Amino acid sequence: MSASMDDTIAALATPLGEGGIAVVRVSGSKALAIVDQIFHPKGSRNLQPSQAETHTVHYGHIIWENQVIDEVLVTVFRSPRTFTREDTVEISCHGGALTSKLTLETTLNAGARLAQPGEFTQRAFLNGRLDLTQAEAVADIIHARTELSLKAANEQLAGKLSQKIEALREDLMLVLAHVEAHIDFPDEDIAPDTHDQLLSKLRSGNQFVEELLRTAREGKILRNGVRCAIIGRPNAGKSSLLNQLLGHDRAIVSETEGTTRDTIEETASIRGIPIIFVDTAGIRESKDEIEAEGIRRSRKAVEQSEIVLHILDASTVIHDMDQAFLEEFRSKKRLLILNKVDLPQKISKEEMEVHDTVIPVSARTGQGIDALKDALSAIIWEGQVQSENLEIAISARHQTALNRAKEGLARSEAALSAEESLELIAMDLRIAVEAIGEIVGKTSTEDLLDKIFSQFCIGK
Ligand SMILES: Nc1nc2c(ncn2[C@@H]2O[C@H](COP(=O)(O)OP(=O)(O)OP(=O)(O)O)[C@@H](O)[C@H]2O)c(=O)[nH]1
Ligand SMILES: [Mg+2]
Repeated sequence: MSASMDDTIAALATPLGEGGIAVVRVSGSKALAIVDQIFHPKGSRNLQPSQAETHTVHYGHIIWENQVIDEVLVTVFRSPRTFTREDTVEISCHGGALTSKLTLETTLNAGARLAQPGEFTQRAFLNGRLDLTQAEAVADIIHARTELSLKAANEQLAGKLSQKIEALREDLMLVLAHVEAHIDFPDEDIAPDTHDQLLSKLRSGNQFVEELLRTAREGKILRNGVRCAIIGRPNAGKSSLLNQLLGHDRAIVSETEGTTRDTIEETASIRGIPIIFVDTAGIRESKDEIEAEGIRRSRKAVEQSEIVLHILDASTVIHDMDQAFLEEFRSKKRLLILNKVDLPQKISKEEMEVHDTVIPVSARTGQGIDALKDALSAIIWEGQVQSENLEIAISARHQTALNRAKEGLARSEAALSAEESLELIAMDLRIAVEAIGEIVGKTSTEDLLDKIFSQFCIGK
């Protein structure tokens, strides 16, 4: 994304398609002048953007070559109190696919350039309005599928992670400055007590990096969600259970065996965790080719999932296939669901408990579904999750950088203990400081920025 920062950019900030209103956002040094050309205010108190005060709304029409394009409200935001820190104008037009497209095109005709994905947020970053973790939090907020994910993203936007990273980076830079000062004065050895102090600072820095790294699992769960395969014999009630967990009828339920032939995927928020449930074809040995394919897909769904819900129909005796799958998937994180407890029971909870945690439910009446949700949450967080971990919850990118920092710190710590050359200590320490700086964008390459911002949608 090496596009010029001098350009004034424009994009549709709302989703494509029909809606009540659509917003075209224009940002850059010429934003006011560009909208001046196309906006015709109506009424005495409504002004041209260039005459208007910041954070004010104006009513009028977008007109191009004597053609009225749309009736709009124009909001003027003057630099620097804006998202990008540049002059920004937001045109709220009617939300038709065509009107919003024409309004956007008119801003382009008047001199704006179509923004690239994430370019508004990139400008916010480059103009110092946000650091890199906060810019990423904007994307996390947009993509958040559960309230818990959203909460974590909001903490990151507020700078919770940034503050910790900045403090860590500053501590380590002080140590680095100290070591480098001694390189410049080779006659002076580091005094023994200074040596110990530096060593203990490196150690506590390393511990702090490890603490941050421990939140990577929560970060991954909140951002990417957790895949959960629902498996079991035909008619065990897999699709019924999926519908219960989703809270609406997504999959077809019927008493005919082999109803579900394809895999169905749907995300639900379970105790704040985004879980991607995968409903599969019932597992049975089959000569029917389509169904054999379904069974192959079920196995694949299990392979690709972190969690398995194995459903047993408790109103019938346990089948050889179930025994086989109890064995086959024993190393998976798994819950055994005893379904149809509203009917007379042929399988007991006790006999299944030798294999794994058992949750009795009725996918028909909803009995036991709350307990199942609790059990899912517990198995995913592996017990109690620290609320602090949810607030920091680093991303995969942060994790990679922190791992690099950790290695650099460990090497410089070892070199310092062994009283090796100061250049060597400084070199590894510099690697660590740079890796940490990369997290907040203090040290960043164009490639890295392109990669991050291209994941955004256009208009953000
Ligand atoms: N009584 C009772 N019936 C249930 C329960 N859960 C599911 N059923 C019934 O069992 C039948 C099969 O349910 P489905 O949800 O379609 O089962 P499935 O496992 O998805 O079946 P396939 O897609 O064919 O593999 C339907 O008639 C459901 O109404 C339950 O808890 N109690
Ligand atoms: Mg089904």
